[in-house]
Amino acid sequence: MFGNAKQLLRRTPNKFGSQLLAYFSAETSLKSNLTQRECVRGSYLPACGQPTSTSHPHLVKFGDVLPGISLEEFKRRRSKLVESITTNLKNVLKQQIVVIPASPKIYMSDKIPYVFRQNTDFLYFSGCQEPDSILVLTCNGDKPLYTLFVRARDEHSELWDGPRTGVEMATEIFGTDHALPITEFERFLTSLIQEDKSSIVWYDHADVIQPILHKKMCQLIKLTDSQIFASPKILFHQIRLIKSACEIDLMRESCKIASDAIVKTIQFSKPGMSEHQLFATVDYECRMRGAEYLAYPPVVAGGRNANVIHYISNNQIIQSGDMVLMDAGCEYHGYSSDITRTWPIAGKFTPEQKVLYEVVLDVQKNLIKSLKEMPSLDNAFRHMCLLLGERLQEIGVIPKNIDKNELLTAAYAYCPHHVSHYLGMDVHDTGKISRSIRIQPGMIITIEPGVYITSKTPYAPPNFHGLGIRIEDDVLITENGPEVLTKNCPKELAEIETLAS
Ligand SMILES: [Mn+2]
Repeated sequence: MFGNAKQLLRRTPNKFGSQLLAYFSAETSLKSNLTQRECVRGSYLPACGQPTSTSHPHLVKFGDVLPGISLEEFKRRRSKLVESITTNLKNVLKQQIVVIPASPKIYMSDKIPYVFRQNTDFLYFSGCQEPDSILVLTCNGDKPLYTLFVRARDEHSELWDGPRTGVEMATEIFGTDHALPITEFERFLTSLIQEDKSSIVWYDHADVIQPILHKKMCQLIKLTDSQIFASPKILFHQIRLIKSACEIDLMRESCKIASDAIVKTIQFSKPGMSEHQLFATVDYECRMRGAEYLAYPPVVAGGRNANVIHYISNNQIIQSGDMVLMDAGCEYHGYSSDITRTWPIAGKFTPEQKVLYEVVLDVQKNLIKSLKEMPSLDNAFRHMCLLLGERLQEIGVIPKNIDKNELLTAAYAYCPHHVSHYLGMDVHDTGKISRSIRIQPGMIITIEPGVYITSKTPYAPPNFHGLGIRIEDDVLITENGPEVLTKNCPKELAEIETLAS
C-alpha cells in the first residue's frame, strides 16, 4: 500500500488520497456499521469528534474550525510552518518530515479520564481536538503535504465516548491534504524514510506526548542516515509568539471574562470565608461567562499564605484584617488569561498594607508604561528590581545607605520571581522563546511585580512580616505602545477598597 508513497505523494496526490480513503473507509466499515453517509454534514447532526458550525452554531461560525478561528487561518499557520522549515535549512533538497502528536487521553483511575486538553502545538496547526491523533507535514521540494492521522470510527467506542470525526470527515473539516487512520502511521512513515534515507525528521523527542508513538519514532529514526531528530519546537513557538487578529480577539475576551469574574469575587468576599469558597466563586463566574475552565489552579492566599508564591492548597479561613492574593485566569476557546489582584478582605487596608500596595501598584504602572520602549522581558525584570528597591527605600523598608548592587540583591529577595512571561494559548506561552529578545507588536505578555515579606526577608521591619502583594495584568504590545487587556479589573487602591467593602 505504501511501497512507493513518495512517488505517489509527489505525482498524484489526489489519487493517492482518494485511493487510500476508499480503501480505509471500506476497511473501517467492516468493523462498524457506521456508513460514510451518516457523517455527512446535516444528515446526522453530532457526527464529529468536536463541535462544528452544524452541530454547535452557538459556538462555531460557518467557515470556522474552532470557535473564532477560520479554516483559512489554519492554512496560513501551516504555510508559515512550511516556510520556516524550508528557509531554515541549508539543504532544501532533502525530504523534510514534521511529526506533531496530539495529547493522549489520561486516566486518573480505571476508565475515569482527566479533563482532556489538546497538545497546544498540535491544536495550533491542526484545529483537531481528538486525542491520540498525529499531524504529519512532508516537504520534498514540491508541494508540501499535510496528512492527519485520526482514530478510525468505531461503533463500540463511540457508544461510550461519543462520535469520532474519522478519516471520512477529517480532510473536509480540518483542510489537510489527506487523512488516514492512526494504525497506518508506522507504515506511512517507514515508506517515506525508506525512499529517502537522508530525510530530516522533525520531532520533539525531549517532551514525550504519546509514549507509544515515541517508542515507534525512536525505532524509525534509526532508518535515516543521520539517526537523529531535528527539534521543531522552537519553530512552532516562533510562529505562535506573534498573535493574529483573531487570536487577539479571543485573548481580549478571555481577559475580559477573567477580569469580570475577579471583580465579582472581590465583591462577594468577606471575613470568615475560606479560600476554597473564593476559588469556587472565580471558577463559577468564569464558566458562566463562557470560559471552558480556569487556565491553571488558582492561587487564593489569605494572610501570610501569600508568601508561598505557588500556594494552591486554598483551604484556609481568611481573617478580618488580612489581605487575599488571588492569581487566577481562564481558558476561553483555547486562549488563556492570567490576572493577580490583592485586596483587604474586610474592605480597608491597614497602614502597612496600604503603603506596600501603593509601592507595588506604582512599580507595576511604571513597568507597563516603559513597554513603549520595547524592552526584553529580562530588561523589564531588571527595571522592576531597581524601581522596587528604590520605592522600598523611600518607605523605610530597605535602608538608604547601601550601594546599587546591594539594593538590587535586596529587591530580588522581596520579589524572587520574574516579572513577565509570554501569554497565549498556554499560560506560560511559547516557552522556547528567550526572555532576552525585545518585545514586538503582536506579542501578549504579563506584567506582575510583587512583594513578599517574611521574618527572614533582609532588613524587613517586623510590622511588615507576613504581607504578600502581587498585581498582574495582561498586555498586548502594539505599534502605538502597550494595551492592557485586563483593564476591566480595577487595581487603584480606592477602587479596590470600594469593591471589597
Ligand atoms: Mn502570570
